[in-house]
Amino acid sequence: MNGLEETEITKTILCTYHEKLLDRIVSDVLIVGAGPSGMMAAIRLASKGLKVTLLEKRLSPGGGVWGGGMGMCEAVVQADALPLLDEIGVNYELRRKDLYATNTIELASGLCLKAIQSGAAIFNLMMAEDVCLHEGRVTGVVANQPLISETLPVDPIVLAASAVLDATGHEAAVVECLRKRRIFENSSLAEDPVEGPMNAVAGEAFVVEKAGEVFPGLWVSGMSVCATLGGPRMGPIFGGMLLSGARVAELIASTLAKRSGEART
Ligand code: 48F
Repeated sequence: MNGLEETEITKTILCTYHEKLLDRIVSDVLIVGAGPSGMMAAIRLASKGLKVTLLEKRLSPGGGVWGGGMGMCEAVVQADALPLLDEIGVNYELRRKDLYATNTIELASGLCLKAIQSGAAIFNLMMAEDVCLHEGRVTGVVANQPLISETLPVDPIVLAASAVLDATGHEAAVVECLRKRRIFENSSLAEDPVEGPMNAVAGEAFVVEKAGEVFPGLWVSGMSVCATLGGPRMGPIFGGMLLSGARVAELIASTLAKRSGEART
């Protein structure tokens, strides 16, 4: 370390970060929210070779995973989602009929590692504060640093993508940007549905079945599905979140492939 200049450390951080950000001004898929559904979608989409960028407003990606149930660092995953845990590379154990326990710290860190190693870029401490809309289609998000966005009148920057996924959980933050301006008028999304009370079985099915495109260019997965469409909450069972992310990834990838095929013909 002799003769190591502190300014070189600074330059390394600045150059590496800004090169990465410059490369992500336009992505194939921009995922807002690095919770379990957003990260599972990122893993699947990046593994297919798509350019995937995740924005997470908090310091730590992982969303609701870290807290398990009431802060206890265990999450429950049902048998259907075990192949996804194997794909992420985390351990689990059978504890009840069809119910497996997985450590939330292992799951959250496993999701982060797998998403990055699959090729997705995660920018933490960056939030979507608004959405870009061109000719009736969502084309990207208006991004800012959360501490700035909430306190100072500082203009944001724009990141564009062929598909934007709202994986912001209960907030459905990107969907809300359209809803508050009544852009959903005359569609089934015009009403502001209330997220339903706890029903774990129905909620888990709902987030998988209803994950999809809710507006041209804008997709939802995970708890954003319930917040957008009025499904029930389900508590600390996480299989549905992972399956919802995997499902939306499949739908986005096939839609983008179809569109690029159409553009070529
Ligand atoms: O809430 P979150 O974990 O969403 P999810 O993937 O999973 C839901 C479960 O954690 C849990 C549950 C389990 O059954 O019900 O609630 O649907 O992750 C959402 C992430 O989005 C971030 C937020 O900090 C969290 O990490 N987020 C929210 N709004 C924004 C955002 C925003 N405007 N910009 C960037 N990130």
